[in-house]
Amino acid sequence: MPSSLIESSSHIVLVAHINPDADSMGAACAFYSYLLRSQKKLTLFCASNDIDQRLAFLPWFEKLTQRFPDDADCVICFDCGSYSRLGIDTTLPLINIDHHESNDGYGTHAIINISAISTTQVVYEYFVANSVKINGKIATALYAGLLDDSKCFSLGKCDAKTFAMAHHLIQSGADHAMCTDWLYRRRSLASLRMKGRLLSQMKLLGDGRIALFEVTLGLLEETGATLIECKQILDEALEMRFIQAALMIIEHPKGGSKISLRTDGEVNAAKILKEFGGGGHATRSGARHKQNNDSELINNLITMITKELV
Ligand SMILES: [Mn+2]
Repeated sequence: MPSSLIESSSHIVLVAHINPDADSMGAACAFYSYLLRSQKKLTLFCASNDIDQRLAFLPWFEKLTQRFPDDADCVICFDCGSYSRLGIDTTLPLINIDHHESNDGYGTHAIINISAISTTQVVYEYFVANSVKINGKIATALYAGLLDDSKCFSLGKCDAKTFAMAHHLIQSGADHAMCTDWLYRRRSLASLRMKGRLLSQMKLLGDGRIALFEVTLGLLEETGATLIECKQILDEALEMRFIQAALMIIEHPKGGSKISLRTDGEVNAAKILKEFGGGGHATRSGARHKQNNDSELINNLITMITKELV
């Protein structure tokens, strides 16, 4: 049982995935808040050094460290669709809490619910099942993940459970105004400049049902935009009536590229990028491609996606 492992541990490391988003950090921060009641030693860890500062409103964000402690005896990771997303290697007992379809259940215990909108929903359900009292800090952290992963409650996947959770969290003190202000009203000039550039070079393929974006290192340097900012355009491309898949190929500083794929669900993004060692959800997935053969890579991907569209 994950709860008995938590019970018997004395120093627990809570891990948000590399390049964390509001869901991963929100889940880790909520769990940190909860475990503070247990008088255990805790570390809030993320392997990335460049953390999106829009997440700085989350409770206990200031406790975040990049240093993995020597005396820890348990690790809990949040929203890490594959083991590599932890950004560290550990032999410690590991509890894997997630909602990604690609999650293979690694770790000593896995609490995975692929029908959950966010990992914070998985954490919320764990709290409810264990009668954990949800205070304002926990509620805000959980709500941030729910809000962001549901694309502000716009996903078709949102159901009665989603809104019941939101209702309960707001009643428990979740600060909706703070979440929206920090997450959605702090867009950088760099990201808007990048959006302009990407829109003007967007290609429509596969009978106009696939949008393709190519991001070079030069473009990243020129605009100053981050990778997360680049990928926002994929979600926006899917807002077009006939687009069923949005694909981004991002040049990697160490050679090769990163692939990001967002789909309307008819094309299974995780299944396609699995062939490239990637993972994620049916509608959003990513992979790292190490060879320098972008045009061949793009051709292969477009062929695979088009096949699924038939
Ligand atoms: Mn998530």
